[in-house]
Amino acid sequence: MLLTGQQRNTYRESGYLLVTGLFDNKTAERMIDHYMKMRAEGPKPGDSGGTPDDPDDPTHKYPRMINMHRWDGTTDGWAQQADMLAIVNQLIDDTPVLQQTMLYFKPPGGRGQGLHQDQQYITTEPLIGVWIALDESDKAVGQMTVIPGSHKFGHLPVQAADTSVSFTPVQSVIPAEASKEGINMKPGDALFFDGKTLHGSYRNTTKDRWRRSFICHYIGEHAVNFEPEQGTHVSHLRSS
Ligand SMILES: O=C(O)CCC(=O)C(=O)O
Repeated sequence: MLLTGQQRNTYRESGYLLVTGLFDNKTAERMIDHYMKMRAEGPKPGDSGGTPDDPDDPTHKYPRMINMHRWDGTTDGWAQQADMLAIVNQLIDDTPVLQQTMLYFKPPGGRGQGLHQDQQYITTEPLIGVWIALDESDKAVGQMTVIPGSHKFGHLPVQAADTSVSFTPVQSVIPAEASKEGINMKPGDALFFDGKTLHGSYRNTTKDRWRRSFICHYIGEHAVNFEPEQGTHVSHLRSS
């Protein structure tokens, strides 16, 4: 899939790009079926149900899965889908190397995730995330929320997140002037975002709608690791 110059420019300037219909509806449905069955099998390596201080958060019953591609060939196939790799290639100007896969279930009532930069976790440049909606994703279900242009802020300090709304304990210190944008997405739509783009989400406020998403992270074949500045990596907060 060839991106237009305008799409590449949007990614460069805003730090993210929405590509609608990257996967068709049937594939999004197959993903839901596949991962719901996998979740029902029981715990998987690296599961995270979030901080324990909100015991009623249904995320504890549907923890997010990580790195399924390491032990599930079907996940690896979806993460190495030709159009997805082609788009990543054009956005990072390098051959993509799959770094991480995740599945967020976000059941009705589930907490969101405090806004953060992915390079607070994965210290490689370049880094790109791809967030694929499996359900309709809007404000009510706690859609992906980004701060346009925040990839130009550099690496921001980390701070403790408000775990009454975030299932993870760490978030970024958000500059006062930053304004957030919620991204409406349909099943199969994909959001590509830079490793420095501030993003996260709020609680799923519905009683009956899920917000499942398949998430992949890629680095480039020529990517380099960097040493995070003091105070800008999640491990710095945990040890302080
Ligand atoms: O889905 C969310 O709430 C946040 C996802 C996220 O942080 C990511 O895709 O890197």
